[in-house]
Amino acid sequence: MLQLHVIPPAFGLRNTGPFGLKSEMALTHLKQEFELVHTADPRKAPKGKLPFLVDDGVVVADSELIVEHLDRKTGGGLFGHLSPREIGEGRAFQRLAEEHLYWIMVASRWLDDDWWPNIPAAFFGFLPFPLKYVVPAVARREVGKTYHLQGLGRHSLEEQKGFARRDLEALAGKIGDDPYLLGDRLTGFDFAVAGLLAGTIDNQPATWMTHLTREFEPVVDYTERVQAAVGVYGREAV
Ligand SMILES: N[C@@H](CCC(=O)N[C@@H](CS)C(=O)NCC(=O)O)C(=O)O
Repeated sequence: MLQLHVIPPAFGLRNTGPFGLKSEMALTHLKQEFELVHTADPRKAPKGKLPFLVDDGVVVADSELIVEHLDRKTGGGLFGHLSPREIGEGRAFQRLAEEHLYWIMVASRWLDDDWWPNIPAAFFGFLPFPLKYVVPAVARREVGKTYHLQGLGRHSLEEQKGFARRDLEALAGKIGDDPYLLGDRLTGFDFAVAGLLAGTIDNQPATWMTHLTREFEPVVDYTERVQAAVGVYGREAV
């Protein structure tokens, strides 16, 4: 039995991490039997980040490596028969979502003074006193430093919104009237992009990124379509 280790539910989401949701979508789409294991402390993960997959004793840490592993295991179930051009387009939009929009989504949770108080209870409740009060503040400082190092953290909030808006415009333009990122066929790239968007759109309470993303109807519709096609939703069942 496969085991997928992910961050526990919070913020009205079954999986607060887009990378865990993407992996869950891939496993479900490929009809793999798996167990979801909630791991509150990412420091205990093999690379200090979640998700990771355990497949018959083999540990695969990182969602991109997980989907590559699953693609190989299923003879191309996620990326098989795509042209080099399609691979290029899909990979570029995956990177836009996971390496750019992701950081803005993280900032909209962690670095917004009004939204930030939702974080300690959700992520650090498992720690004993007094760590549950000290660690969140330290972690927030680290997120701020990482965001600054990434570069986005050097911009004003309005400028950050501008970066996010241009990413969402690019996504909306790419999707156009197509059902999925690469046309009619659902691929592993959709799980990366929709995994990130689902957690942004359905985040509760809404962050400023939630409001911004909901302005892009084609992007919202696309995210719903991918989740419905796989039967895996980011939001918790009501
Ligand atoms: N490239 C990694 C990114 C994973 C990642 O950033 N996971 C976050 C949760 S969404 C995490 O574990 N963060 C904990 C930390 O950085 O300490 C992947 O695709 O799996």
